[in-house]
Amino acid sequence: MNLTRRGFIKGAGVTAGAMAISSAIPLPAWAEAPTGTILTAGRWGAMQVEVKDGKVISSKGALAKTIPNSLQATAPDQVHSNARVKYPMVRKGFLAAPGKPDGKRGSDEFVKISWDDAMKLIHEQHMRIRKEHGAASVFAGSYGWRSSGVLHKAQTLLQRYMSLAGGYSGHLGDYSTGAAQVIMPHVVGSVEVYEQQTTYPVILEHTQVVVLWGVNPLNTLKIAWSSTDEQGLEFFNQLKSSGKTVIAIDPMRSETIEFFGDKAQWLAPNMGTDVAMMLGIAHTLVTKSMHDKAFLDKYTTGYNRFEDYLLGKNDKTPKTAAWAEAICGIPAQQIELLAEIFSKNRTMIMGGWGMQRQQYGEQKHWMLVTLAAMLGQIGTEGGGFGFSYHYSNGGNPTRSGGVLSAISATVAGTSSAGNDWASSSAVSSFPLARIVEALEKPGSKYQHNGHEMAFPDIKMIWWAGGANFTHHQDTNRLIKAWQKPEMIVISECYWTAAAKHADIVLPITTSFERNDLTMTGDYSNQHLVPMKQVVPPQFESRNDFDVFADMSELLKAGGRKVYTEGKEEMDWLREFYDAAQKGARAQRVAMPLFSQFWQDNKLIEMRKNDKNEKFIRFAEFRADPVINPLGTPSGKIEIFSKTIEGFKYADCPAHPTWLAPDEWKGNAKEGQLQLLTAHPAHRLHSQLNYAKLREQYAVANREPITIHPEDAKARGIANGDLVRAFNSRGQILVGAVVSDGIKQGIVCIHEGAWPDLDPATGICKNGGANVLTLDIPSSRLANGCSGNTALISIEKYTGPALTLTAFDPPKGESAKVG
Ligand SMILES: Nc1nc2c(c(=O)[nH]1)N[C@H]1C(S)=C(S)[C@@H](COP(=O)(O)OP(=O)(O)OC[C@H]3O[C@@H](n4cnc5c(=O)[nH]c(N)nc54)[C@H](O)[C@@H]3O)O[C@H]1N2
Ligand SMILES: Nc1nc2c(c(=O)[nH]1)N[C@H]1C(S)=C(S)[C@@H](COP(=O)(O)OP(=O)(O)OC[C@H]3O[C@@H](n4cnc5c(=O)[nH]c(N)nc54)[C@H](O)[C@@H]3O)O[C@H]1N2
Ligand SMILES: [Mo]
Repeated sequence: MNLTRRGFIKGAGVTAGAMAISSAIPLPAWAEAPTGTILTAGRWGAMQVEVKDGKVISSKGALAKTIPNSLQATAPDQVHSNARVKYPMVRKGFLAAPGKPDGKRGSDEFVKISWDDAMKLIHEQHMRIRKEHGAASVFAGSYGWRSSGVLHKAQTLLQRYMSLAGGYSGHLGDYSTGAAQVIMPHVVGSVEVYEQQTTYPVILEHTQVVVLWGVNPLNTLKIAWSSTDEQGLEFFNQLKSSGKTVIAIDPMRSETIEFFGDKAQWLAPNMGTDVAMMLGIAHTLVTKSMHDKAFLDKYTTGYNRFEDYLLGKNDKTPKTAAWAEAICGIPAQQIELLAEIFSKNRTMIMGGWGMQRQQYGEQKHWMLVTLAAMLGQIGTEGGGFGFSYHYSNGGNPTRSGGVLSAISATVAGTSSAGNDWASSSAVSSFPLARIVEALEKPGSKYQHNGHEMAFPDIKMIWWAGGANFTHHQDTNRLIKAWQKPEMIVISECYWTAAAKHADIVLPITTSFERNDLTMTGDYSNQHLVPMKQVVPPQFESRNDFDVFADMSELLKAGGRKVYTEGKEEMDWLREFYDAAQKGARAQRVAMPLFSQFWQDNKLIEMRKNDKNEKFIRFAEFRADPVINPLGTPSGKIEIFSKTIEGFKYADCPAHPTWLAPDEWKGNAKEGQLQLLTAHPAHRLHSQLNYAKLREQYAVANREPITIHPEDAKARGIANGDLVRAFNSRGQILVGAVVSDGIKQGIVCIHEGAWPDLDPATGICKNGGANVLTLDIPSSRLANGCSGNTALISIEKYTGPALTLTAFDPPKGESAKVG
């Protein structure tokens, strides 16, 4: 996570005071069951939610749009799913002997306990572990896409509590852009992946060729980290009818490529071979003298070292188009044609992130920037490259007006000596995707971005707002490592696989059961939206905020007040709103008083900013690289990095390099296929897997696998068949979609299906892709995840019928309120 994904607030000083821990279940917010239509929001946008007699009956998007968003209709399922965690639950073997638990995580039964008992149990064991093993033994990195909102931020609220408790082990980086966000600062001095792009209006006006290099915006723009402003999809719709040349480079005919139809050219390279393909284009540019030498001289450093490699001066292998063809599978003539098209037109290369979620993922984005530099269009109107056109509407111009702040992971003002028990934050952090290795080899040393670091010895884990059993690679290895800590607590709304593998499970409200605020657009800040509670908390669920506030009271009398700074839900929201209002006033944008805004239950649209509409990324650098240098050591684009050379990493050389991954087409054994784990259209990762929407994509009641007709035929698999996909790491059941929309030799299983392992056979009955993926770092530079690196085999499934249990609550939780 980086700063643009987080809010930060500096609040007033704190006074500790006595406050009783609230033991009662929170009362419904209404005396009578609510009925009506209420405006609220989720990651998938502002929504009107219809409620009748206390039940959510429908929901739909609140902003006008031309492309529908399937996720916006899911509120009834989200609130009323049978997969909801209804009560605090404890694993039987853990409850029997909390200090020395028996039974096994993941197969033991759960028993219901009261909130007070659950919190007391956690508190006692937490204090014991902390005392015996220190703050670093408590992992609260807790990565994940918890619901939208500036107050009810699960991970932040957990860390706020852990800070008061004396610190914790946190994480570095994320699963999204793990590789790119570490290499990009070496190359262009900024993370790039979470930054405002040259705007959509500028692209529509000036760009002649749009290259969609491994991007699927029709799918990924359905959501945003805050809440989608929905302008990105409108842009792609306009792009489609603009008559501009659109070239999509993707091993799969994605939703976006389907959407463009004959208005786009689809090129399908082998997975993970993009660096080779780009080198082939680069080589063509040089041999035909189409590269921009003046740009390279003025704005980059180290190009000559790279060119030696490109031309094969040292390794005797010129990276020609023909050389590239043998690796990426795109005909040399097409590669040469691309070089010509790119260099003769105003070209914007939009790069996605799936290709960097691989072993050596760093090289992809580095090479893409290098290619763009050779074309010499970086910083021009509509030319260059961009890594966030497909994410959070990165090309929507920033508006003028109010911007919300958010609750922070540390209590404000607690660094003063009088309150030092409340002042610490993360005491150690490790790259997030290395968590299993940390559990397997506590204390062991590893390299990260030029530093030698050591893993903490984790004894306790508290996860809030993430689904790590779905998001992490090599599930079976994870399950084994997960047995090691002494206590695992999870705060969840649903019985995910992670919840089923915890010791204590706390039922948390969905965003429809509490009040919050959000902005739309991570970059645009286009609207400020009230996230008004629509129904009372379901069953015994509570807000993360209240849970951690109560846990803080157990830390020390008066701790609740320290945690909350004496403010309850609506006090915080009013404060965040008032600060936004003040900021808006400074920009001469009027916002109503909070009370009026809340009562109106309407979103506020911020004012367009003419200057921002024309924003061009790197324009200032291009205008004067001496006055406006980049944040790299040389101030220029680094095509060869002396810093990285100094690290001496064979897995991340000092200039963009083609490196063959451990598992890919080039070393596949007979019958093996490469696995693509693209992001799902009708989910946000694992979120909504239980929803009715699943009926639209499930095949034979399983997660679909897309297979090329030739690959299916060779294995006697027909459309709709049950398929077993497997490798040495595990096996899963999926439903066959036979389609020419994928490159032969590759199959796609979308990430995010909830692991559902059959105890007898070990087969994941719900097609969890990560059961098959490789848990290795992208490289020692970034330690990103490699979720898109794996070889698998497939066959028609002929074993015994296996009933899907992914969405069933565990035994011991009755559906009745009791
Ligand atoms: N193979 C492979 N693996 C991947 C990827 C890939 O492309 N391929 N993609 C990776 C990427 S980019 C990412 S970002 C990760 C995503 O991984 P996650 O972000 O962990 O996935 P989500 O399914 O969004 O999990 C969010 C969880 O938070 C819970 N939740 C929602 N609201 C609240 C709340 O208010 N409080 C609490 N306590 N919980 C709440 C939800 O029920 C859900 O279980 O997956 C990664 N894994
Ligand atoms: N609906 C929906 N939207 C989402 C998400 C979601 O789960 N659902 N997740 C959100 C999150 S957290 C993130 S990080 C972003 C993810 O955004 P991305 O990482 O960009 O999304 P992916 O689907 O992993 O990959 C994008 C495209 O790259 C292609 N691709 C994969 N490997 C390669 C390769 O080696 N070469 C080439 N050329 N192409 C390749 C895939 O086929 C896919 O079409 O999306 C966000 N938006
Ligand atoms: Mo992500």
